[in-house]
Amino acid sequence: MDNEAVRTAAAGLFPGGVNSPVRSFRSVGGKPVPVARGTGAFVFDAEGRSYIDYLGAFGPLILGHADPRIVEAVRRVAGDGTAFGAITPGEVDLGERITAATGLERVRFVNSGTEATMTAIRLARAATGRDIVVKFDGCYHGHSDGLLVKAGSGVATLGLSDSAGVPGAIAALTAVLPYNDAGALAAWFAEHPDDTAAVIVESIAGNMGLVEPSPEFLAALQRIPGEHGALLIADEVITGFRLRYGLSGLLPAADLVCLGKIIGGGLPVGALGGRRELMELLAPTGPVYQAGTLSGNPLVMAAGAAMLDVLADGATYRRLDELARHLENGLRAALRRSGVTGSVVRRGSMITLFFRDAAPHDYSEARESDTAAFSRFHGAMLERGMMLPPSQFETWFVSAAHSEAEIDATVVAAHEALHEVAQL
Ligand code: KE4
Repeated sequence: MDNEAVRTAAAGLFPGGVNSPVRSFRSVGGKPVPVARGTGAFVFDAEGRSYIDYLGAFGPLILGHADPRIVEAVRRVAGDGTAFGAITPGEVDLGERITAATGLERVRFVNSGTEATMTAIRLARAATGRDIVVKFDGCYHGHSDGLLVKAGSGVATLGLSDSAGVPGAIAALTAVLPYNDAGALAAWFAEHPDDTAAVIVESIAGNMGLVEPSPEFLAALQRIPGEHGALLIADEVITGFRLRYGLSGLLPAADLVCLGKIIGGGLPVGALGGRRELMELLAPTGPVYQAGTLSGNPLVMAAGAAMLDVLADGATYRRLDELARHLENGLRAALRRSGVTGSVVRRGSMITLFFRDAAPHDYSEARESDTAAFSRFHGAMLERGMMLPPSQFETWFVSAAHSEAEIDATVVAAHEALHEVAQL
């Protein structure tokens, strides 16, 4: 099937022709590129065209596509069965790696980041006996009802549904505050000193594009909720094992941590973890129900363990930082030469080029980015064989399979693509 045939067939099967909305390319215009296979830093469309990949499946593929160590790990276990509905040695292996690397006393594997954050909130509500949850504008924690909420009219007001099908009564249990605003967090708790169950936050925001937390915000997150009996939930679905071997280290005081993406080596996964007395509120040791047919799936556990086995010595992170810095510098030079207004934000192997004059500090600033310019840039890069996330509000990922050659080619393409943007 050629690209158009895949798109046409998909449109007759899936809403919008996709199984996850962002893949539709609607926010950048143009037609979604069907990816038939990947290897290393490259993906290939249905017609065999290659692209240097910075999407990385939105985060899991820190080693690149079809890493032989991961493929072999999955192949090895698949022959012994693909699911058992029982405890398995494979989940123990990955569980031991994660607890050793993160210090989390107990973990529970689930099948997506959404399940992890949804469960963490249920757990926090049970632990505190409270209902209200605080999240931050621009942070994304998956699609459970209570997290599809947009900011209410005022800073300290409860949320409004941000998706059809989410009852107002559910949305009203979530408050949405400005990211990076320690004052707003303090004001919330001053007005609601004892009815908040938890504050959930991305340790580094990756769903506005990359927006880094200020030291003051990180300090407030780790102090204020606890002062009022609320739990802090760190969403490290993107950042867990992305920046270092373990958690990001930015929210060490978090009571619960959510993981996903990298820990499954590219297969469906999520996890939550925390102190034993909190986690043992989960069934069957406690009253908080949570379950999953394929949780701890042997293929996922094997892929995740193989991934973490490679990452454990830390050398990969040094290489990732070196490559991503090379890309950051190249993009900055390309922006300067093109005269296009833009700013590059990087943390480790996460990078975003904002079509905005400076790095945004919150979602309202990120939304000031020139999304028309991003769309033109995205298309021009695609034409030159570069696969970027199809949204200004996503993060690019450099993998350990990228090399200087791919980065240099990307920078050359960026120079040309920015020249096109400058013509807008
Ligand atoms: P999943 O349910 O998609 O596995 O994870 C939800 C989630 C939770 N927390 C954070 C910080 C996340 O970034 C995500 C999912 N990330 C998006 C893109 N940034 C997934 C891509 C998609 O929705 O197709």
